[in-house]
Amino acid sequence: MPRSEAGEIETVVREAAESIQSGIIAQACGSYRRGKATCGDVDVLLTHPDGKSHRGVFTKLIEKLTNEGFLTDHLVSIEDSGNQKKYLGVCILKGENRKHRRLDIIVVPYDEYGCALVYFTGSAHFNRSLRHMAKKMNMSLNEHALKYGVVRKGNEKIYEGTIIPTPTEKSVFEHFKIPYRPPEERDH
Ligand code: DCP
Ligand code: MG
Repeated sequence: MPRSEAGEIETVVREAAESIQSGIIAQACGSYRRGKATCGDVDVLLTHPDGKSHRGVFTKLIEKLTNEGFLTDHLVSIEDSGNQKKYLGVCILKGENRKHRRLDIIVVPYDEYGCALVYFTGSAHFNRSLRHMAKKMNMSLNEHALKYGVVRKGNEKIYEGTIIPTPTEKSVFEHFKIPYRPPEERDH
């Protein structure tokens, strides 16, 4: 879809989320945040800066967007091993000649926001490069956290390591001792 349409979808999700919980942050990540002219789907990441008000938003948001006729098909709703909730579905904007589009909605606690933002902004290739770098520095990186002091034996983790607080996306780059790279430059 054209990026303008991805932007409209982000706005629908953001306004619905804001009406459920004021102060919520809702941001389209993935190819949209990387500035692409076209996007395969829309990946909207949600969190709340107070650290707790993100809870309870997920179910209400899906319900509201379904009642509005925006979400037309639900594919998967997952609560992963941590505290993140992920919805994969199909949506359609109001108006003539609109097409159904794939939409992912991910709700994360604020202390995981920095790492979640990096992960869901991608690209997948860029994420692989960061994980490779983490491994070389005895660290680990995923959508939840950056950890140091990881002990590996071959591909197996003997010790999980300790979480390094990463309040912002920039702090993730700082811990790797690499210059911040804006989303538009993360295709590799
Ligand atoms: N991601 C990843 N590894 C995967 C799949 C996804 O690290 N195997 C991360 C990076 C992606 C982000 O999640 O940028 C969103 O996934 P998408 O599949 O939606 O990929 P993009 O948004 O980058 O591209 P598209 O325009 O195809 O949606
Ligand atoms: Mg995407």
